[in-house]
Amino acid sequence: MPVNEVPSSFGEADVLDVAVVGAGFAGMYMIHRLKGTGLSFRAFERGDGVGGTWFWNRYPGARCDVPSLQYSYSFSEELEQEWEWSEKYATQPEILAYANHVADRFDLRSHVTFDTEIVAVVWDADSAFWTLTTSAGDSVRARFVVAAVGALSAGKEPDIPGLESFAGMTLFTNRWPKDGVDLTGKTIGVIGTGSSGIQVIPVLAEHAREVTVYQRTPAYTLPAQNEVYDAAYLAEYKARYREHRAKARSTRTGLLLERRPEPALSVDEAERRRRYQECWDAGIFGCTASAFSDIVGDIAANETAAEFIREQIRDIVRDPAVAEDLIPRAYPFGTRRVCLDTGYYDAFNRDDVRLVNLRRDPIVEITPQGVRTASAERRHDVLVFATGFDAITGSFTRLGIVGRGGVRLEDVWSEAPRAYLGLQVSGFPNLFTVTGPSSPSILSNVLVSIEEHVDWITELLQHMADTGARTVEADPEAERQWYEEAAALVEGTLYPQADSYFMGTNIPGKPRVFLPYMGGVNAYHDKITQVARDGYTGLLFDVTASSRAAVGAEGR
Ligand code: N01
Repeated sequence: MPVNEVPSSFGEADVLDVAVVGAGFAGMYMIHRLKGTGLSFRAFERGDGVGGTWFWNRYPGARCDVPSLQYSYSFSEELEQEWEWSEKYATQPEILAYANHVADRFDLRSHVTFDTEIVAVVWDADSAFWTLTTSAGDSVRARFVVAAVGALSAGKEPDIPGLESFAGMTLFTNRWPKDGVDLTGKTIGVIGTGSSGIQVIPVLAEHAREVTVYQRTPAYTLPAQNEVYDAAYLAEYKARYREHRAKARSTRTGLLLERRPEPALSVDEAERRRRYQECWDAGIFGCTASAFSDIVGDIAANETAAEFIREQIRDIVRDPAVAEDLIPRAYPFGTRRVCLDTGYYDAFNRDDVRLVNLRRDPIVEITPQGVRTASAERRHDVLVFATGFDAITGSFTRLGIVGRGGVRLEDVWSEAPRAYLGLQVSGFPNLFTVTGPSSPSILSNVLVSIEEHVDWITELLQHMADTGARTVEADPEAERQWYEEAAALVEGTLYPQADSYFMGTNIPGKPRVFLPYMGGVNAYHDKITQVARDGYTGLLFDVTASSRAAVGAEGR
């Protein structure tokens, strides 16, 4: 039976078969796949346009750090041939233009209700429907919910006393004003030095009168070595696009990047330096961490990479005291998200850029005039917060999801963020968490992971239609085993040595657990493919008598 002839309860007029939450890259592709199923569906998006993270993070300097040719959908050969990326690392406006192009080309927009934030998603066991409620108080019922909300979309609010008292302009990189903001001649304080801070600081420095960077934890960042794509390279790449896509899927990261098999200390220092220099010059995300087999597994190996980067910082930054403050030492290289930048360390050679090391001189409060640290109050016209996200789980829990027996997802995950294959949570039937915890998610080229999840969900819906299943949810035992399998992979690596959003430690009260699956995109693909092939092992289906009869009537 094709999925569009699903049992009658799927097709009730006043309810949806599938509600998709979010119209970022995951939600858009989910819509595209659902269009082919005949199921009734609708997506709900809190913004007034598509693009998700690229809709919100419009700060100056925002761009991807996965090569544009790879950071794009692979589902349509026509799309990948016709779209022209202009740079190795596309800017946010170019990526958003791409998202809009995809929405138009595949007629996705008409399936989205924009400006609509979902604030409650509640399961009703009797009817086996979810009720989704919007911030405006409207509600819709749906058999299935696909939470395509992004792994990095719930912003972390800065918990700094006095924030509300600031009399100047307050900006957040993760929700930058849509029409931009003219910061020419302003005195700006920037709080946060992860990927967002590192991208925005050099661009702000070009326009502002003065930029003060408040740094609590220095990041390891390498130059992006961005460049304009030349036509011959693009043509050659596109001629072999399928091959490149297949190869990327066969790696650990979903990127065209292989981890070298030998340990760092198995080669001499000259060879190590040669490889690290190659990565520094190439500007490829993940290159240094893949230069040897044990960079995130062995502290001595790790130190060789870390020390190489520290040397580069000392080389670039003219003031030795500033260089020392910019050098990361407190955690191993690669255990927090490594950044790619354009002119970050150079920015600190400007007279109008200052660094405040918050480890030595912590913020006491924000005042109406600026920021007071232990040593001084500095006045600012503008404060820019690049303070990050409640990663991987926050975008799901803020939907107010209440499953079987009135249990809140937020409460379940406050103990342990379990999700079978990163996709389904026991006690939350018919709910799918795209790029959820214990999936490769933000450790991978997320476009690859998004397509993987959406394809898998679509096939599962087809399977349910074929078998007359009304509900599906994770078997608690399978969920527990997957969680432990994912946790075991991290044991013995260096990741737990760092406080990071990977470990949930940037959000007070979050359990200290490594959130993504680190076994690799390739191993993960094999696993979820096998699960499907074996009839969805680890998932529990509820096949109602009526749907059994409907399926039986068709001779199955
Ligand atoms: O966030 P982050 P992000 N006082 O969590 C600091 C993706 N991304 O938005 O670590 C002072 O990395 C915090 O300090 P600490 C990418 O996956 C990609 O920059 O808590 N400081 C840290 O320095 C990335 O990893 C691109 O000590 C405070 C910073 O804020 C992810 O998004 C571009 C503070 C937060 O860094 C998140 O990056 C941008 C406080 N109270 C983002 N609270 C690309 O290039 C927090 N901090 C594709």
